Amino acid sequence: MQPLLVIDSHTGGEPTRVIPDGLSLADLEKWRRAIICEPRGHEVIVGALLTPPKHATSAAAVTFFNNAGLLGMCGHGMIGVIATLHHLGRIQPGVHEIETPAGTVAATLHPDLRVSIRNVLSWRKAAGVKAGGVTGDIAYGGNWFFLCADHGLALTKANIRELTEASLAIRSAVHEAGFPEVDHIELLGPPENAENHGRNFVLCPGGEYDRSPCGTGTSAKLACLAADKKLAPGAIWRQESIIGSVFEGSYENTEDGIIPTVTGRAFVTAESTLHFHQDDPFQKGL
Ligand code: PYC
Repeated sequence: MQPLLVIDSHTGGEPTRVIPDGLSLADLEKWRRAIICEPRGHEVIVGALLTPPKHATSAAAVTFFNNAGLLGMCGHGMIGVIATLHHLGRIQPGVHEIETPAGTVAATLHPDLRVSIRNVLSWRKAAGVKAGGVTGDIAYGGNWFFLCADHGLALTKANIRELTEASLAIRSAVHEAGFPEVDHIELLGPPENAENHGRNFVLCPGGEYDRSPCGTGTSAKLACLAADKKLAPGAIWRQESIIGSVFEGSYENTEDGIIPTVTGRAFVTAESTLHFHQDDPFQKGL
């Protein structure tokens, strides 16, 4: 493996590591953990491999990945990709189509460098699902979520270990209840800041929690609000994360579900070259 340029950013505290060039999709699985996990990274990082798009109208194609495997879509990661493409001088403010395995996303880079992503079709699959002592909804927002509010835990930073353990148990129960596709658990609660509408704790597939309000999780939440007629099309929902970072969401109705738009800001934090020495016992990561 040749040295690899990576650009790191964070979106609402959640890290993204973009590989702009130099790795093919075919080789991703071989190097996935080497690129994002220890000792070159850590378990929380979401990777974003850029590849040539299929359509001439797209700015790029991206495959998101984490410590557990590939992700269909990633909202915070897409905001990080757009900030990175701008940092590299490859795009300017405007609308940019980006291809993902879950579908094409239209990302608007605003002049103030906030990014709005018009996400893939999202919908609520089931409501009132009982699993592991809680009742919640199954919804798709680019990834599959189980969302519940009756978990009985305070959504505070001090509770992160407890929230993680509870979410892992809920995820096993959701699988046993017949929803094996669910790989993200979203615990809902009231916001700490009265300017916002709700707070969440999101457990990601590899057992880490999302520091951001989770773009696909916010989309799943919007799908549930739309299904319950608790938020009108075009109205703003301000979703707060477990660390207090915020995404703004809204949606458009379609016949099959909703198209959510999620807005946030990413900051580039590092531009580095990763090395994978052949004598390194951890060349492929821990
Ligand atoms: O923002 O969609 C998201 C996301 C998924 C996993 C981590 N972040």
